[in-house]
Amino acid sequence: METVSHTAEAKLRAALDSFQIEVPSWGFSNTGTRFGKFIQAAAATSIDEKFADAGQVNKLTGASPTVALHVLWDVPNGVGDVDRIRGLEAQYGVKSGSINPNLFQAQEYKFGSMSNPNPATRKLALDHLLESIAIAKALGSRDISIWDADGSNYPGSQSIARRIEWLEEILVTAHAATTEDQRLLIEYKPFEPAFYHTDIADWGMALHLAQKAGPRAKVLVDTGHHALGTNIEQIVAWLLHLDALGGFHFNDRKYADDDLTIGSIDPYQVFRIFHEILSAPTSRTAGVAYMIDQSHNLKGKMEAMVQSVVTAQELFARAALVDREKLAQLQDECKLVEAEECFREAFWTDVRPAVRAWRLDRGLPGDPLKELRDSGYVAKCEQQRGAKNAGNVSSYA
Ligand code: PSV
Ligand code: MN
Repeated sequence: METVSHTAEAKLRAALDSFQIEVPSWGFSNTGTRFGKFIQAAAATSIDEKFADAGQVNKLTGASPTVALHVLWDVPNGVGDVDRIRGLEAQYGVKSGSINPNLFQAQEYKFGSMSNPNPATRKLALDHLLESIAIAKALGSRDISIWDADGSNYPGSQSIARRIEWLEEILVTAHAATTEDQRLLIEYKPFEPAFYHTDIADWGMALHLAQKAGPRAKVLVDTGHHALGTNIEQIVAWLLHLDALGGFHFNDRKYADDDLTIGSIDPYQVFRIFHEILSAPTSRTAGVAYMIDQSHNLKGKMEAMVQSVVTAQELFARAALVDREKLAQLQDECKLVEAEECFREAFWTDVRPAVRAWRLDRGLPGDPLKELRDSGYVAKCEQQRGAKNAGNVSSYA
């Protein structure tokens, strides 16, 4: 494997200086699959512990200063929780990041939330969105990430067309409640929990809804939310072209929305996505939010989150090394193999020594994962949280 030259090292350092990735509060608590969950004694059992864990990841990596909150699980009392959360931010040195409404767990949402045929249920969903926007405002969070779990399981059982109109109506109203410095991020997913049709199934639908909602609505790309084989970097290039890319939920998968560690299955895909971003005008990429959306069922949660942040940094650094001027010329000349090799040279560069040097220069541990192990943090959490976790098999929070 190639290592980094002096000029490349300057590029890499500038890239790392600019790179931050948000961690999800739900990545620290005991979550599972729909078949059940296996309890980890060290998992976070409260919002306080989630902030403590997120703070620890940021201390180790220096690259994850915000934590995404899920309203139902983390902010159950709405704006009433804001003062307490502010206290946690100060205590643990990480800020609240994106605010995630929960439109999928209430019993009322059995047949949908924003596109439920019952107007009273749609109103419930709208009120929750408006509350989420108010929470975000009070916390100073820019982004409200909307995942719509709605859809149907059987052909003919719902009107796909009328549900589009209901969705449009609610998103326009929600957008009108945002301030100039807020954004609505609209996530798409082709299936699960609905298995016949999903109301926002792909980036085209999300893009239309974002454009309909208003200028502060953008598309959120969750890497796990695509049919197998989908060219995600092409979607990214299109969304950037249209100035409609709001951010990412990074995770990896082999089959569906597996929520595995970023880059664990296909690191080349993450590299290719970062390359598209680094190739686009900064006016369209400056606001793009990098977020992790993973739930680790078997791996240690802290270890997995540190691994994720470190992997994201390494792949971003590798993408920064692509000689884009040379690549453009080779592409124009249709020198296919030379262009591909120019691209691959960056991907195959071993950036780890240079990333380690960058960490040490910033007073960060050279090897965050090793530091986590040596610190005894997880063992301490196991002792303090073990009893609280025992038997907590039913909920996400
Ligand atoms: C749904 O699969 C999703 O990707 C959405 O972003 C949710 O908010 C998140 O996972 C947590 O369930
Ligand atoms: Mn997601």
